[in-house]
Amino acid sequence: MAKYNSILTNAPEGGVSYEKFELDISGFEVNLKPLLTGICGTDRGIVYGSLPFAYNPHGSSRLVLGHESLCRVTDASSNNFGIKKGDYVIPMVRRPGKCLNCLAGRSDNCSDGDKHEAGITGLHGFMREEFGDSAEYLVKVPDPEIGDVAVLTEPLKNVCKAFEVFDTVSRKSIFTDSAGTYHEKKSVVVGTGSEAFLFALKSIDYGFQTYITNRHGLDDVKDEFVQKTGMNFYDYSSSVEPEKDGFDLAIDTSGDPSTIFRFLRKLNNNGILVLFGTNGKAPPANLDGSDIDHIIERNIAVIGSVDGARIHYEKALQDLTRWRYQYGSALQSMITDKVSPEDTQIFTKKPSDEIKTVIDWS
Ligand code: DN4
Ligand code: BGC
Ligand code: ZN
Ligand code: ZN
Repeated sequence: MAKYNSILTNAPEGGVSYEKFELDISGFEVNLKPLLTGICGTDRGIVYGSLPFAYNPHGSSRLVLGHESLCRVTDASSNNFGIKKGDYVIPMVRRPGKCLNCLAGRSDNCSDGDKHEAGITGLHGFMREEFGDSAEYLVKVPDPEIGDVAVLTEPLKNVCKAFEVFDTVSRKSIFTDSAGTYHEKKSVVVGTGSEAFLFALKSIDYGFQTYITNRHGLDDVKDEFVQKTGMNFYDYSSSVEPEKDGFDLAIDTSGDPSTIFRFLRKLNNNGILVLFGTNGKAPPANLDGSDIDHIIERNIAVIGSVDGARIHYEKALQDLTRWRYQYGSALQSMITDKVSPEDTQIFTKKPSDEIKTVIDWS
């Protein structure tokens, strides 16, 4: 055991500190140095104590935060999975339990909840100066030329998984337009955080007319990103209602029930609502009988989606490589700030122009 500089919380109560913390990182197949770790809504939810599903590792008084990371391999004692010293890798968040889905490599679809998530549920995360891991949980960055944006692999893998779920569910009817494309279909992404923008980019890839929305306007950084990528933003609290004709796909990253129901009511026949944002402390909202009729009479599907498997991390890396050419510097502009590990106030004060803030450990 030795002490390592780490960003700590006490889950599920919350709080955050940067301290030396005693950890056993010996005996791992691969030694890793985090270069960048991203901060997302889940980290802030844990710090605020609003995610009751988060918990410390068994027997530990603290949880090392961090599940979004780009790392360099500093040592590897095997050749497993082709991982060698000097490689850039993304460590996977979820670690399997013993259910059939976990055994099949799909712990993202764990059937009994007996899995763990680094930095979230019962396993120390990646916000520390170094750590060890098994090669089977590392995804190699095939083209290190993509640079810092590789840190977006982890949040993007959630989007790739959610679209896999969309692909499955949308097959229940003919969801495309008459040309077999999504060009006449409209999607709306609720929220304007990093996951929302990644969802919107994926929706554009599919060919949807893609809207992104919030209850307030955008500052210049986000507005420029919207312009450069071809998505459409609107402030749903204003009188402008571009969604008059209804949406075919709605993706929620807000976790706010009344906002979710607002967009559920705007779904067309065979519409799909993907729930993604989590906020255990959001106020309740009511669904009435006419909402239930709307869901049934229009064949609407409401689906939850969490996490992603190795295949989604690999897909995310392919998407980032392609988007780097497609969007150029706009993709890089998603990383809006780099801070030091000791700047822990970033967990409690979200900058209004933030798309993705990363902690620089190099
Ligand atoms: P984030 O940056 O906090 O994004 C949440 C977004 O929702 C912000 O842009 C909020 O706006 C916006 N929002 C909040 N309330 C409303 C509302 N009433 N109407 C419209 N927009 C609203 O977090 P993130 O992008 O990192 O993650 C999004 C959510 O997904 C978080 O709840 C995460 O915990 C969750 N998540 C789930 C998974 C999974 O299921 C993976 C990763 C994250 P503003 O007020 O801040 O401007 O696998
Ligand atoms: C992570 C997922 C995780 C989820 C738990 C997200 O921020 O990206 O891997 O399953 O939180 O809600
Ligand atoms: Zn996250
Ligand atoms: Zn399982």
